[in-house]
Amino acid sequence: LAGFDWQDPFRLTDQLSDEERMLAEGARSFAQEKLAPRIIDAFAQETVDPGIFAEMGGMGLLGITVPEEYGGLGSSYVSYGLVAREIERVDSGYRSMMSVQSSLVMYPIYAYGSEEQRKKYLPKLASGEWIGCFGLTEPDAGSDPGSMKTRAEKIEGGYRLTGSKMWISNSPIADVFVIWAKSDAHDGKIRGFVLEKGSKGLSAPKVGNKLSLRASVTGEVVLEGVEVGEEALLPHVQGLKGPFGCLNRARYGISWGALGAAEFCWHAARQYGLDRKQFGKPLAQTQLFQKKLADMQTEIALGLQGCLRLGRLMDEAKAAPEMISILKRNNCGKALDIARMARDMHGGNGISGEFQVIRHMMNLETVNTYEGTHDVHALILGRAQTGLQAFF
Ligand code: TGC
Ligand code: FAD
Repeated sequence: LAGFDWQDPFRLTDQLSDEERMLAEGARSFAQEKLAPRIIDAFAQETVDPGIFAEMGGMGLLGITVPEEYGGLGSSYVSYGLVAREIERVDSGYRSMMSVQSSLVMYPIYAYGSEEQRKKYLPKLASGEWIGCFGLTEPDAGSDPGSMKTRAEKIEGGYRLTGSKMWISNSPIADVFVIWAKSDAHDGKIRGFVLEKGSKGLSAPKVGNKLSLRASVTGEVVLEGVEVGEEALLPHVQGLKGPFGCLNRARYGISWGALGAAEFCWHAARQYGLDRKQFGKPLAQTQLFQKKLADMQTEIALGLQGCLRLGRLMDEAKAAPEMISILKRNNCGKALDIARMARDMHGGNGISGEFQVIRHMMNLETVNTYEGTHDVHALILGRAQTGLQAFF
């Protein structure tokens, strides 16, 4: 039998192509060298450096699956997931910045946009010169986005948008706003619009005092009769399947990303247990400590194999949304359990920002909630196996 690598129990690395391995290694170096040194301070101060988008763009990490002719890398969904894992190993907020830009802004413009929209927006979003946001959630429409109130009213030569969006990642610093609204010119169906910073009636105040995801800025989007031309409408999709098509991709990336954060916590707990002695021996030499490490290793290893399988199916266009729900739900839930456990295993030091596990724990509360809460994904899976919807 072959040897055992405790960090990579099922030899995930051997299952990757050379290109995937290279991209993951590049993303890891970038994340560790450029992002890790800033995160403790950024989280403590609740500050976001918008320059991170250009740095990510320079590394080719924005729009990884978008074709090269539009500034993307034209790479696989497996590559995208591997990058999400490396960025979130540092912080879920940084991964959020990357995945909103890639899956929720570039993807809809690429998949549902006109050729003019693709050419105008995608290269600058890929380089990080422009920052994007995605407005679906509203103050009274979170898990149930179909109940949104934001309206697009037909006017001569375009549309007038009125409403408000809540909890929108990147919105206070965004140049490009992908906004979902019910359009009276299309039988009240949900349509996507691409808005630009500086439009009259458009503002994006910051949501302050977040105790989670503090290194990623979150805001509202207020639309007070914002008038746009016909060219702002995403022409090739209508209905909820528009935003959900984007969410499928972002949720898939989160499945990998959450495990990156969990791996950080697992490795930190292991090292802490090796270094810290109580009762005359390392904590890592106690049975309870080792059981916890074994549980972490097992959940992460199984979760990563699931992600790789799903990524391969996405690359073969054989993935179903329910498969994504299984992994988004389970990996976020397990990552949150692992972060909480790692916090406990650090004792008093576990609550210090210096040791970082509590930051991951607090971030993962958001990750478990956004892009469909843990329970909403259970309901999606319950519906798929019973044929009965239990949402309402
Ligand atoms: P339902 O009747 O199930 O479906 C309505 C229409 O949508 C289609 N559809 C999908 N299409 C593609 N992919 C999917 N995953 C799809 N799910 C549904 C469906 O086929 C149907 O199409 P059509 O043509 O027949 O009209 O819709 P429902 O209103 O009953 O929805 C129920 C539910 C709970 C599944 C759904 O609303 C849901 O998933 N809620 C969660 C909301 C959510 O995820 N919000 C995310 C906001 S964005 C965000 O959080 C970004 S954070 C990112 C970051 O910072 O990293
Ligand atoms: P609710 O839907 O009110 O849910 C509250 C609780 O009720 C949850 O536990 C939920 O599971 C439960 N629940 C809901 N419905 C049911 C049901 N039928 N049966 C049983 N239980 C139910 N949105 C965007 O559009 N764009 C973004 O960029 C974005 N970024 C975000 C960033 C952050 C930091 C956060 C916190 C959120 C972000 N969101 C974004 C919003 C996010 O997607 C929503 O918070 C999420 O979908 C949940 O909606 P809600 O907060 O309204 O909770």
